[in-house]
Amino acid sequence: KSFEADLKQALRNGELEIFYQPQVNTITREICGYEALLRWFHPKRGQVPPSEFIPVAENIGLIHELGDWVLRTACMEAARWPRLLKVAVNLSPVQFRSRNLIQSVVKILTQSGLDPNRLELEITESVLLDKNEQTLETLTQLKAVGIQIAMDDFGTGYSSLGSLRSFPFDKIKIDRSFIRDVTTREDAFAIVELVTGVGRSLGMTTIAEGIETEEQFACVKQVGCEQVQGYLIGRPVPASQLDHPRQVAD
Ligand code: G
Ligand code: G
Ligand code: NA
Ligand code: MN
Repeated sequence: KSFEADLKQALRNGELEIFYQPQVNTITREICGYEALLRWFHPKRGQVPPSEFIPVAENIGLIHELGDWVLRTACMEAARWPRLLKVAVNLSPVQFRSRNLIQSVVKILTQSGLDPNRLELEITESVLLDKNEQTLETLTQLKAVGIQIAMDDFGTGYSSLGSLRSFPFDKIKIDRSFIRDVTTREDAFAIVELVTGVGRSLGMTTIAEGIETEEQFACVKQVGCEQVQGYLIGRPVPASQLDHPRQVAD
């Protein structure tokens, strides 16, 4: 069977699962929330990474169904967590541009009973590419519902500092590529320091993605980055393995 055909069956066959990766405060090491990361386990193909199947889902129009499933599952699971932590869900640019976005998000929030302020939607810089009124309108409507907006992979694509001023982001996710080099390269360090400073000045939360070592942790903490996410803190795990500690160990 073709990749596309397998993907179309994946939902029905129960091959999709959401893994959750913790995001913690750099100072207190308290868990602030979890990012929902979609996983596809195919009986023959094995684990297929989202970087391979998300673009295909976008191309064949399956992303709406898939995206709604992720959102619904993440909201329903988060509504059952013992603590009122946030859940961050990735939105494809195709979903973001859908006319039904607000309607489906509101419906899912209502059905799940999750407080809207516990939901954070991660969008990528590519949604800002078509600089139309509609982008700002959509973000404003999501904010009006009480949802938080995070700018994912900041610094990699077409992000400009100007976009931080034009759009109502609550959070900036500093891309992993800068964190990888933050302890060894002046340029990466300078960018992390700059983005953290701008974020703070604009009242946005900054989070460093892809923290793998204590040195990287110390480095982003030192420049004032508020939160971290990465293998050092915790790998993405299935909902059943979330044990909801208040803090992660030093
Ligand atoms: O965890 P990782 O390899 O899984 O994620 C790879 C990429 O796939 C990341 O850019 C991540 O944002 C994206 N991704 C993970 N889950 C989802 C999802 O549910 N929807 C969308 N649109 N992207 C996702
Ligand atoms: O684009 P997005 O930020 O959503 O991508 C998240 C991706 O990064 C997921 O594939 C996730 O598994 C991966 N990831 C999370 N933490 C780390 C880390 O510490 N190191 C690396 N290399 N990848 C990470
Ligand atoms: Na993300
Ligand atoms: Mn990212």
